[in-house]
Amino acid sequence: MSQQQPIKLYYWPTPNGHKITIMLEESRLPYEVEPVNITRGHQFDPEFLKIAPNNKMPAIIDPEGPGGEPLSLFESGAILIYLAEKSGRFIPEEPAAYYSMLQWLMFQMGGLGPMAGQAHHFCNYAPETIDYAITRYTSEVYRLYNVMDRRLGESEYLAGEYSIADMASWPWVRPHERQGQDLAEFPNLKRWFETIGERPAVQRALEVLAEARDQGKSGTGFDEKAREILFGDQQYRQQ
Ligand SMILES: N[C@@H](CCC(=O)N[C@@H](CS)C(=O)NCC(=O)O)C(=O)O
Repeated sequence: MSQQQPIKLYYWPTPNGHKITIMLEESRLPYEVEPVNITRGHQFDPEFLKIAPNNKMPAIIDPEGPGGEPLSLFESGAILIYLAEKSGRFIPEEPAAYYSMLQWLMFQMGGLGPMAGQAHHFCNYAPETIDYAITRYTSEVYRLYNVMDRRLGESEYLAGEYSIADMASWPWVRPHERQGQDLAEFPNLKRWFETIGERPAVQRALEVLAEARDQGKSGTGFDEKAREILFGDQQYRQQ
């Protein structure tokens, strides 16, 4: 039998990127990483835009997609569903459980991710302190953490068993301090966060390009050029 060809993962070590390395490590699907340095504008490379027209990572190319044909995908939620269906893991089979998982995945994609992203921005990156925006987004993240905390008081994981819904949310709870949150206020969420953080696959996933992430933390990777590329006006966004 022929060896499975690796999935190509277009990646940078951010919460949305971590979702996919966690799933690839958990499912043991073979993969290779193609770094997309978003602090240097690589998300605007024409070749990358062909597979990720929204100029954001993560994205994948599976050389052995449906029908044995190559498949490219962007949007982390779609990628997680694809990988779960391909591997047959971390996605419930029974319909009610499947839709429960899907609703928590959508909760992350449409709520937690975007709101926590804005909280990161206004708490950490905005060139001026805008109290209204900081309060608006940290309050919304606080509310969303409470929603998860209540759910995790009745269920071990967001959708019953450990699934891609947890893999989508966990990387966004990881930088909770940068979102102005204290996990001690959310005991069920804290239990869930610590349990998942101990999984060997999650720890391996966080090591992928970790040096790039750590540079960002120490400030050396997030300089004026990165600020201009990610948060500047349109000059870098012309395609
Ligand atoms: N909804 C997208 C969001 C992806 C996203 O926001 N990626 C960011 C890094 S976390 C990015 O690539 N930003 C580059 C840019 O905005 O130019 C997903 O879930 O895949």
